[in-house]
Amino acid sequence: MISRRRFIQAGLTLMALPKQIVLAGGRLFKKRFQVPVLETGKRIGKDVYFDLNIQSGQSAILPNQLTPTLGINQSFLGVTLRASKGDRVHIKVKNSLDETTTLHWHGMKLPAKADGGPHQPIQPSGTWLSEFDIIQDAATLWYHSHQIHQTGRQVYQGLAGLFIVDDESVRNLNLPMEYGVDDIPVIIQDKDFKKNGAFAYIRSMPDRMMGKKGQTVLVNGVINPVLKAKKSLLRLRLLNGSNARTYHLSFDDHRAFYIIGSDGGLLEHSVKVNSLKLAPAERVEILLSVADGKMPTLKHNSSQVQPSMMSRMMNRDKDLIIFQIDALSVQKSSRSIPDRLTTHQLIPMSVVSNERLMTLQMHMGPMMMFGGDIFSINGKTMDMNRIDEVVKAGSVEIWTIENHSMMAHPFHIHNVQFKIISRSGGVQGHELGYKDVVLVHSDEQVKVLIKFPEFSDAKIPYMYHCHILEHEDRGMMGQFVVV
Ligand SMILES: [Cu+2]
Repeated sequence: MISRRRFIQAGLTLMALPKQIVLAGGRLFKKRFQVPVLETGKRIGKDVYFDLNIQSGQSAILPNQLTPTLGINQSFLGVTLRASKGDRVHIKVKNSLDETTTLHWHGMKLPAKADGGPHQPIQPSGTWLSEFDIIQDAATLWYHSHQIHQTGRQVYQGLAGLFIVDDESVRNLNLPMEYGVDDIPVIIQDKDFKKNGAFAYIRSMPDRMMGKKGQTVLVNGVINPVLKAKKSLLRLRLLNGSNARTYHLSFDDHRAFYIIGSDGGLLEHSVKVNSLKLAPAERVEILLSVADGKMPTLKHNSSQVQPSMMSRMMNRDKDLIIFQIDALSVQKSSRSIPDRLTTHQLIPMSVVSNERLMTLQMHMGPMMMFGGDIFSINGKTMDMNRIDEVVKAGSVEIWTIENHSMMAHPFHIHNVQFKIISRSGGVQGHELGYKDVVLVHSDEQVKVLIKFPEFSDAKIPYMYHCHILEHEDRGMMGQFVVV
């Protein structure tokens, strides 16, 4: 048994070798960085109309092989949607697949019926119209399938894209803002492939228990691409669009960079760091100087991962290369790295009207062998016919999320941007900003302060759930209505 495992590990190391050979300052990879197509819709005043088509196709991800993929307005992944605070968006979504799906606007404050969660399924050949006013500040949001029990597989195959929200104040900050030139979307996903080139989704017990982690990293659908930088100051909008992997990101030369935004938009101040942690579904905006004209590589450093008992038991993490930047011929940027970015509205604790406790659990035992209900929140597995919580529109609440399991879970709440008010080890980096996902470690307790928007609907619920998609699909999800 041991020798077989050693053999498999040796095989993996050998396969990974070519990527690990770093010629100092040299170009590591050949593939060109792809910037997702930008879709700004058809604008009539403040009304913006988007036409989306959820489709299947074949994509050239591997050399000499085609991979069956899903995408939105293209064969793999979604086009980047972009609109501004104050706009009213009208998004017509056609489902050209032969299976039911949904599109959820992740991080958006919006009426429940427009949310695109499990209660807004789009049947094959059907269409769904989602209309809402954008009431929140500039942010890097995203959208993805939220089909009940199928989210993990559908997102893995490609049903995910970015949704960028702009506003007046972010335009006045002199940040890099030219899409694809110095304002670069970076969707990070890890995949496995079968011999025939198809994606290899869940294949083992660890995939089911820990969530599906792949051994190959794709950026905007391309394996380890090289971004030819045009400007000396880059703004990277990083999205962890992976099903389950949390990344510990840093550059190979340990260069410093500045965090300017979190899930919900700009931080109050830029934060200088040389690494950051990004859990599934989290976004972060960073500013990075490449004025030195070098070729830094963004990496995932597995030794930084807080190893949970589960990961020690079930599958080991490994170092991964994300992508490389070729800054050999950059032009000097006229953009700057502001210290002060915005001001967040202070919410006094005196207005908190309710507190709730969310306990995350994984029930180990004989059930897990037979595909039983092993993932739960407050002892309950997701039931679309059960409303778990009722929240008052416009109210302020504190939710305490407790992780009683042996691994970390990224906890996501629809329709809100919250602030983390306490966690073990303190709140740092992008967690200082507005969040819609928070990684809760094993045995940790995290408190978040939530101001719910004014939208109300007594019938249609929003979701809260673990954003490890295999956990969500197997029931680590609950429903709340806002009234
Ligand atoms: Cu989870």
